[in-house]
Amino acid sequence: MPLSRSLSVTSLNGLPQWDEEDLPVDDLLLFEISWEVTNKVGGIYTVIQTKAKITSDEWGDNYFMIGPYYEQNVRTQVEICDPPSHTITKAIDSIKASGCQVYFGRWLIEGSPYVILFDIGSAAWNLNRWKGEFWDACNVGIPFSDREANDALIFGSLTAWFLKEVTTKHLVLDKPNLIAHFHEWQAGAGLVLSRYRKLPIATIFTTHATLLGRYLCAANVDFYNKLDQFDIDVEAGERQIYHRYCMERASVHCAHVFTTVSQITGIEAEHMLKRTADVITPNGLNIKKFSAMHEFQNLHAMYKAQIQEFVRGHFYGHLDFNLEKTLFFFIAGRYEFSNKGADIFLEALSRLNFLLRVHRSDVTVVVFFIMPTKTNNFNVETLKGQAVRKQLWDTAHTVKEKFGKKLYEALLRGEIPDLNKILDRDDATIMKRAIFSTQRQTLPPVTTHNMVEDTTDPILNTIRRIGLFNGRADRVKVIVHPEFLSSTSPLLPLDYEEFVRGCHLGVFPSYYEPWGYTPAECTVMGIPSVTTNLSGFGCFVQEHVADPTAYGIYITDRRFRSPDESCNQLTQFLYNFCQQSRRQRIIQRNRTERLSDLLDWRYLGRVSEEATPCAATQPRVTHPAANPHNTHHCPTRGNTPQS
Ligand code: U2F
Ligand code: UDP
Ligand code: G6P
Repeated sequence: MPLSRSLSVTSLNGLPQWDEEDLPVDDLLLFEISWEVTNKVGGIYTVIQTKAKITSDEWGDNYFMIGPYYEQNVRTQVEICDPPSHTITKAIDSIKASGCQVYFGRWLIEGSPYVILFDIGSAAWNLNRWKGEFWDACNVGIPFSDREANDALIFGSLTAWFLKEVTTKHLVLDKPNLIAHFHEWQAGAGLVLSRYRKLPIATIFTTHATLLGRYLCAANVDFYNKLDQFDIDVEAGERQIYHRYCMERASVHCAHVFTTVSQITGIEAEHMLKRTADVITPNGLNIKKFSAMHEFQNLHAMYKAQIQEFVRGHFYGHLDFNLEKTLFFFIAGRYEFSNKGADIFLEALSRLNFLLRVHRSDVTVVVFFIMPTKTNNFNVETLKGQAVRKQLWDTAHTVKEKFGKKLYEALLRGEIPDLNKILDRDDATIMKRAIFSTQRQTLPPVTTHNMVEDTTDPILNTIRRIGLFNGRADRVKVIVHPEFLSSTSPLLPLDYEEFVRGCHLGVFPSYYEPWGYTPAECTVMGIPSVTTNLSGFGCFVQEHVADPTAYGIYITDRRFRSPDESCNQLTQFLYNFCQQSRRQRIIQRNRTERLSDLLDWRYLGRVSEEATPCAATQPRVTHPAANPHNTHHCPTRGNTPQS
């Protein structure tokens, strides 16, 4: 499953040269279909949103995204307008005539691509009929209780209906070539139905993770060493996801071209979905270069100052560590405790704390866990911390004003004031009261929110077990922020991107990570990060960069080492990082940032494009896989467990 073209980057000074590929985009229509179009659920949104500009530039008015309609998303992100062609208008009108709502507009992101959004609720009355049609197409039954799968079917049925309308009307206009690119199983039903109905369309299916992979890894199974030993039908059935897995597998096998986001997910797909990827399409980002090279360093200093302010408040009364010698580490993303490596990270932090203490290091590490889970808002102690900080700031400001005024007046009189008398007793009282208010009976809290499942939460329980309670002697302090960051937060008013820029190191020691945008995002912002050789991104870097560590990408070996050895290696990375001087960190950030070209869609988009001509050259209608019944790969059908 090679990359379609050599991606080897021998020099990072310039982008690799590509042959001009003349895809006849004028005669083609490209549809990209995903549940995450205008709808942020996770990483697929990042893929689609960041790729939009380069795709729109190339395809212009022939490029359309298809997604679900959510009123709130449309109100904030979409400008409703008329379609650029009669074909699309007519296709939408005929669906609307049957009572299903469809919206057309421009998604207000870079590239402003056209979006076609289906209102799932308005079409739900068709569900039973569409379930029947889906059963006829591929003998997959969807249980009543699985709302997500039912929505996916409605979405898929609408997509296939729409594409049928377009192909019928479009052929008249003598532009017979259509490509439809479907992402993940939630969009897959549209692909299966399009093939079953023999629509003259070339299809691509991209998987960003396999359902089974995610479930098995989360269950702490030795996944990668047992890849070929799972009875996948049984595993899916036992986890009550058999029907979803059938939808996923049918989509994969019906597609003309099947792609995955990394080599490692390609191998996983071979075993979990029984098809080898035709093309690997690594995920990129939309890179914006600053005109001044050092600009991103200034941003680091600016946002770090804001994080320091928060830390001053959070640790009030315990600020016996030097903030100039304090490093900020963080882990962020979907809350999957072991898949995202939060387990091994906590263990490594405990070891790091020990190392820093025995070596009497003057470095303090504050570690943030940004992983959303259910909460009942911020906790009082955390809010109080920021209030106390604000009060101290106000007190200092008032006294400073008074001091300044008296000093000014004395200087006007030609005197140097007696500095011991310039502040009176009242000033001293105000300051003493302010200091008294910083006394606290408790340690600075390890979490910023009241967690609904506090007693069973895996991060909190691990912290309890390893005893990282933000004690004075601890050199590693922990702050769990179980909500995504926002610039409107009263606590830490920073967007995620700003927060990342202000930190020193992102730590993402994932066990299951098909790609992993978080370390890639760190890289383009010039922030070093830890990743693993089980993540798509980590493997990609390992393959294309001679010495990743030198560029601030630390790749933990979680593939060929025991968990304990991996944890030791991670600890060593963290400890070595703590020993760097400021100058070394600045140099390392510069080097990290230099890798960003490698992750630019302008470069990686070329690989994705490879899948398009692959699909475009496929024979349509008569393709042997056109009828899903014909594919011998399809999982055993029919006996969907009713959960
Ligand atoms: C793969 O990621 P996915 O997007 O398929 O992962 P999901 O589980 O579907 O989405 C989880 C996302 O949900 C977000 C969080 C995650 O990105 O940011 N989220 C949230 O917004 N609010 C919450 O309360 C909880 C979670 C794959 F696993 C990655 O490795 C790839 O990088 C990605 C893109 O190819 O696809
Ligand atoms: N992210 C975010 N806000 C946060 C933390 C993370 O928007 O406070 C985003 C982050 O920028 C990244 C995504 O969540 O794009 C996580 O994607 P990743 O590929 O790392 O993992 P996934 O959750 O998709 O498996
Ligand atoms: C950036 C700024 C420097 C600052 C440095 C701090 O490089 O441009 O002015 O001294 O960050 O680096 P540190 O790794 O200690 O946060």
